[in-house]
Amino acid sequence: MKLYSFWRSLATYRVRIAMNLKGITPDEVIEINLMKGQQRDPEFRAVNPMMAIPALIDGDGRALFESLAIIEYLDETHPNPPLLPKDPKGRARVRGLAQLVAADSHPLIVPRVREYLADEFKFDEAAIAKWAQHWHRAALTALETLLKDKATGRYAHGDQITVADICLASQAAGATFFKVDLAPFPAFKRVVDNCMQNEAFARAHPLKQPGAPA
Ligand SMILES: N[C@@H](CCC(=O)N[C@@H](CS)C(=O)NCC(=O)O)C(=O)O
Repeated sequence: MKLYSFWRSLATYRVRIAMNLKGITPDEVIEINLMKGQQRDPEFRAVNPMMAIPALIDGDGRALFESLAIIEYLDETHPNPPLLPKDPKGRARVRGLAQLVAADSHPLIVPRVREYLADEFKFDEAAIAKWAQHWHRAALTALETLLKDKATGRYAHGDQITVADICLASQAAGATFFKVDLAPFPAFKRVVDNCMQNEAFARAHPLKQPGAPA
């Protein structure tokens, strides 16, 4: 298995957590340095035409792309521990929480969006930070309400880790990068703190990866 990765990538963090939970170690981790724009190099563009990481090659064939699709693939090929609940409503809630992070919030703050704001609209660093903080807080505000539901337990959905927790952990890491205070979001913070006690989450954290600042 080959994982295309970069220390700072929140989407790759999600896949690393799932791999750790399932005891999967990739044979090779290929760095795509987002700070040097390597996601746009022709070699990587041939791997993922969207020019984004993660991408995963498992055996023969084209790379898998999109963190949630990769995580569901890993969940289907390595069913233990399961990352989705068994009941349809539970699965929908968990997928909803996960997509709120991965599909609604995170895409607004990725490098290609920040770079476009800077290049085309002349946003300076402060304006970009304001943009990123705004979209972080919008997601955190929604998550805080959703996590006050009685379906939440030690983790986002009951007492078993699911793909929702994986996504919450990535949202929390992004909040730290963009200096968003988590104090106004205690239900969110409690679940993430519980996750971070699990070494599969802690070991996958962006700041624990090769190349990350000390
Ligand atoms: N929705 C995708 C997001 C992928 C994505 O945008 N990844 C970021 C890093 S976290 C990236 O590679 N960005 C490159 C860019 O924006 O130029 C997923 O969940 O996999």
